[in-house]
Amino acid sequence: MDNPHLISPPITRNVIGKRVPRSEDAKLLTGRGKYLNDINVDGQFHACLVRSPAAHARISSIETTQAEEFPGVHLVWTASDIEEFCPGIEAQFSADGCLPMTMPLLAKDVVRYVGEPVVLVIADTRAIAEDACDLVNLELEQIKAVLDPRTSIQGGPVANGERPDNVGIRGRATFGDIDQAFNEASHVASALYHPGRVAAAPMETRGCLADYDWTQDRLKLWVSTQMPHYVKLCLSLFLGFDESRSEVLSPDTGGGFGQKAHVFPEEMLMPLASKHLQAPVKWVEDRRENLLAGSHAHEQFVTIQYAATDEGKVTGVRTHALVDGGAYHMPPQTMAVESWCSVAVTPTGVYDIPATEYVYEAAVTNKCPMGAYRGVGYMAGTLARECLMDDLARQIKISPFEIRRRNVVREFPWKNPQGIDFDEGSWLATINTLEEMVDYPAFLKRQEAARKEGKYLGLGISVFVESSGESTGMLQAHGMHEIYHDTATVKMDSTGSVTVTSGLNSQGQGHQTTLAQVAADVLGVPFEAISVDAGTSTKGAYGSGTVGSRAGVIASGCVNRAAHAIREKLVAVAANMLEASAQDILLEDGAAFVAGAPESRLNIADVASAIYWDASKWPEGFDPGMEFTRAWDTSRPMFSNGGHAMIVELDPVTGFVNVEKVFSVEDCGVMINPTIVEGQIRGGVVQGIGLSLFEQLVYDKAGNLSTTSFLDYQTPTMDVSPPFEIRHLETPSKISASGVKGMGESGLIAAPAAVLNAVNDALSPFGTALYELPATPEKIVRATQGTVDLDGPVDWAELWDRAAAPVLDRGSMEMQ
Ligand code: MCN
Ligand code: SMO
Repeated sequence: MDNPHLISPPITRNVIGKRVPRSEDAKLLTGRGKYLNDINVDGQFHACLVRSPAAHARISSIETTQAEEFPGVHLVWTASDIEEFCPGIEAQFSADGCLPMTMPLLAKDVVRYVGEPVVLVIADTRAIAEDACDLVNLELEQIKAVLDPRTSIQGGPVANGERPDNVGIRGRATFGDIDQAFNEASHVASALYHPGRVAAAPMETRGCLADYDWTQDRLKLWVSTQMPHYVKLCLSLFLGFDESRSEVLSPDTGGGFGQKAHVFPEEMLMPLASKHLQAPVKWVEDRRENLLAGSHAHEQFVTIQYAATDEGKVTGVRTHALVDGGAYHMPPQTMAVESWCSVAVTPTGVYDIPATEYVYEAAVTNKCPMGAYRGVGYMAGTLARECLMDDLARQIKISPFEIRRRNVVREFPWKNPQGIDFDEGSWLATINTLEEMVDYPAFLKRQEAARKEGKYLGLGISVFVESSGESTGMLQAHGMHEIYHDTATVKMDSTGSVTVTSGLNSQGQGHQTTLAQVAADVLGVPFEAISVDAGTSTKGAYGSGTVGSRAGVIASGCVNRAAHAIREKLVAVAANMLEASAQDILLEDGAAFVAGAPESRLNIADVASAIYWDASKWPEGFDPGMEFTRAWDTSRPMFSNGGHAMIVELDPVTGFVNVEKVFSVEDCGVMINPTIVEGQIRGGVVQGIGLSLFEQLVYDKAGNLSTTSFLDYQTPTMDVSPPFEIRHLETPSKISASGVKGMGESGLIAAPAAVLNAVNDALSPFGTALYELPATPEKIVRATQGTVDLDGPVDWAELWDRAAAPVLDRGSMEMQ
């Protein structure tokens, strides 16, 4: 902690911790939100894209004349028209074995997945642009589509010539004496888990509006994104728009859930087209495009093995994650975001397992690129770890609570086999609290009685530890070189009212409320005195993106540092006015007063007024600046923890699984706003139930996506959202000023493991278990009849050797 920029002064809690109603809700719940599609600029044109109808094909010709001549059309572009401006967007991550790949803005020569943008059409209206797209004639020559990651990772037909071995990323690592653990194990448990391909499916689809002003050489880009500053950087890196002359604005956003944590070809194409046409250009994605090409998520094949004693003490864990990465790396995170993340960040979880070994791989295939979705990587890793823990408990016939108690870390600080330090946690308490909430003995009785009536109840639990508040320190702890940069600006006016600008924007998380709570406590003013601009424009403070459950920690850390600079000014002038020492001045409830002499007080508004208008009140040499921008980052990773227990009822006739109740325990340190935290848990868990029981993106044998509407792609709705009981444990972080730890992804990280464990508990009388998500009615019925579809785990020695093979150098993209 010797870097002064990392020090975030302690905050006295007053408004922090209160269930303050969300200040953004009056606007959002009465339909007054302004989303991307609500923003219009005079004279704007509308864009539509011709997308590839084939999974893998050479483009023999593109005939655009009819589209160009269609009345109302202003521009028709193919790859050759934009080549001189931008060959594509590139992504690379510093994990071993991740090589860069380029994603073209428009496919050139070859198309590599169904839905890939090929032709851009801009017209007076979206309807005209769509009609004109229909007039474009694509001549394609089919190439073999590479669709199965389990075979393509071993070579064979190539999905994208830039990766001639079909390997998007590949690496391996060992920590601790793993061979000894397995040699000496009296019990080895192994399984292969396969969470399916899903979409984040935010309620608001993607979109952007570019307005280039040629008179000033300035660009304004409104975009529905979690990463406005990264989008702006890409405008400069890939298209040459000067950063100081471009502004990226993120209006109200109807969910991002990780999908909007990327930069997309469309977001680069519209600025180019606007500059070319010297007119504003708008593109709003429809649902079909979103499901086809908005980035896919969470699909993995995770093989996991535990070396254990007969009592169920796990001594070593091996994990192999294979991801179907799709046709390109999604910038900036790449295919590492699922594969590397799931094995490197989650292998031992809350358990005291002395040795771990892992292999991560992503196969390049002719499918939509794999991107981020809430709990990215963590979900699949947690699913494998927690489901195998239940499997092991069943094998040695102890309760799922007891096996976790036998393995859980009990003393802190604790260093995991990878050398990562955990300062604190309520890991054992989480397990015990869940057991108490569920009333386990009563549940066992109810389960037994129900079975006699032909009803199958199941209980599943899953516990997690989540590296939250994503920071430079978190990546460095894993040997990565990526850096985060975040700031906040805080300004106090002469009347004592405060404006906070954060570099991290919100997609629904409630930053407008929680950042005001933090600023109110630092400055001792009421919540109502603070107005927050939560990163709506890149003209304000800087942010690395609302990802990795970091705003509660990082944005509030930046706000704390910037507000403290103002606090020091207030304290200095108040001390002078009250003829007291600065150390004795307290700020609270809108007043500055002397500790121990509360009658000696001033309104903070009067102190602010004196700073602006009355130099006679200033101490000597006082600088009256009342606006500060400060950065903050954590030097070390920090971890929140928790768990879920779920009770399900499985109908063996219809195969339908009803989640009867969810019990959640969350320890995200100090909560800024418990109501917001609970909303985040509920939302994340319901998304987790969705991908566990209902949602799946399905490709057919030719590589066509069959699930391109909400009729086929079934997101959970209120009718399948279960009742919740939530308990909070509070182990404050020593790193963040207020003791806060992040939690925005925790619901989705651990819920699928709890659902699958509950399903498998319900299936236990049938002697079968499922290893694949979603556990659809069809799979459940087949399981009750004794059939399980997934092949067993692959051979570890073979995997380990395969992972040692060097990743091939870049090939030529044009090849195939
Ligand atoms: N919070 C709190 N006390 C804590 C921790 C957090 O009151 N101890 C509050 C925070 O101030 C914030 C919310 O809870 O208002 C979530 O905080 P945090 O865990 O810091 O996560 P972020 O704000 O960085 O949000 C990102 C996270 C991610 S990565 C995904 S994906 C996701 C999620 O948030 N996407 C969401 N939740 C979402 N919720 C909505 N409505 N929409 C999305 O797109
Ligand atoms: S998947 Mo969240 O945007 O880290």
